[in-house]
Amino acid sequence: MDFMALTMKFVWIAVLCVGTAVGLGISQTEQDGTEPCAHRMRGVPGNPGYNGIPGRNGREGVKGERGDTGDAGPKGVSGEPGEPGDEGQAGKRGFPGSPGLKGESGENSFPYHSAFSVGLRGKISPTSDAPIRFTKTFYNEQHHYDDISGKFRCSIPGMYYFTYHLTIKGKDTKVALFRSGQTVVFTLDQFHCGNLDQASGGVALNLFAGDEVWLQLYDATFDESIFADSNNDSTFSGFLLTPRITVSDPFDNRKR
Ligand SMILES: [Ca+2]
Repeated sequence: MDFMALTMKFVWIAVLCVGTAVGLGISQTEQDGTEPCAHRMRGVPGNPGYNGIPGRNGREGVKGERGDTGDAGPKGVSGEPGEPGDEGQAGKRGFPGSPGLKGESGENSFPYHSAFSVGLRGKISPTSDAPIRFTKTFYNEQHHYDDISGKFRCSIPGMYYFTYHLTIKGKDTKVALFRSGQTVVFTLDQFHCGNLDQASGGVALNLFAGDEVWLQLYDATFDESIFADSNNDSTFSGFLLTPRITVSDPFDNRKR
């Protein structure tokens, strides 16, 4: 029992004692002739009483304020995969890849070789009615150029390229490249006195087996017009670019 409760008990006891003394004092004095209790010694305080029974529940209180937001809960379980999205735009072109492995060796392609490169050995006096004969040989492995007739003879049908570079000295010179008796291309050099001039040309031709190609003066000319020495060349060259048909046994002039 706390101090306040104990104090209240003593107050109540004192009040009851005074009341009792007031109510009983006169009658006691009157009845038995003894002095009232106020004139006697005060009694010993009684023992504290027992605790009362628990009170009833109070009335429902006022609704409190909204509390603080709680902590985030644990992560939920992963959901089902969604539908595929739309196809995106093409990305930028990447870098070139590494070179692949070397392939197996192919079949031996027949060497459809046909090429020649010839020149003049010195100054010549050609005529306009016969091929120019080039007797200096740089390359004529298949002997498809005949340095006696001055003509190339086609043995492998296909696309050929011919080129010539002539040194001119002395007079104006006009040359033509012939194919089987017909002129194909022309080159004219107008000579300047005291100089060495050049007359050059080239052409690609689709030839058939047996076609002949050569160079020849086109107009009447003068002696020593086409020139060559140790420091100046006049050349005529031709070579097969692409064979047109398969030739099992190409004609080879070396067998003649
Ligand atoms: Ca010239």
